[in-house]
Amino acid sequence: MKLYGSTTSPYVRRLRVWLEDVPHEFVNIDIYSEEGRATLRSINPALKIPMLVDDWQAVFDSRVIFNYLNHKLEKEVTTIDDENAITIINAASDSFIELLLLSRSGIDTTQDTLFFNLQRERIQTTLQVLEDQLKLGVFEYWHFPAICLYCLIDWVMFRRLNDFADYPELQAFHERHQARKSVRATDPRI
Ligand SMILES: N[C@@H](CCC(=O)N[C@@H](CS)C(=O)NCC(=O)O)C(=O)O
Repeated sequence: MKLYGSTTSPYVRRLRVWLEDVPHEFVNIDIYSEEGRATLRSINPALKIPMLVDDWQAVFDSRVIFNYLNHKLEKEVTTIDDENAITIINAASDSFIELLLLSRSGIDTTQDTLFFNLQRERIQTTLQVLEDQLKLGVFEYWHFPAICLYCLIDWVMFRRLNDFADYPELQAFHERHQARKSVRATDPRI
């Protein structure tokens, strides 16, 4: 079983952490290099990571890969509330990623226009809901939704995209889990 991705992607990292005890090969690709793009094209027409190849079966998208492997390995139970939490985390992740890519494309992402206002509004509402959910103990267990949340917070910190001063629960959650072996082993900074 091969998991293709980069060491910096929060979508890839969540699977690497979740797969801590599951034998698999991690194939690190640079999605912006010629070679990396050829690998992407040969497996996933959406040209995104993560992608999984399990024997003859290719699987795209972190959520679909999680559902595929969770079903196969019978690792954990996922409720509708868990699914909603992953949707909220993905929404925040996508908005942050879009802002980062636009900024790297030379676009001023601080401008007061529809697209940027929508991303900022979504980031604010999703982070606030996650903050409130932490207070209620929603991410008490180190299951896939909690791993997704950790990878989001740590990636935002790594890229210096947001200040978490207004989100003490998110900060405390990050501090609680940062010493985990699987978290340290997948740190995008190393
Ligand atoms: N919904 C996808 C999102 C994956 C995603 O956005 N991956 C980024 C890396 S973090 C990517 O491959 N971006 C390439 C691009 O946008 O061209 C998932 O959950 O796997």
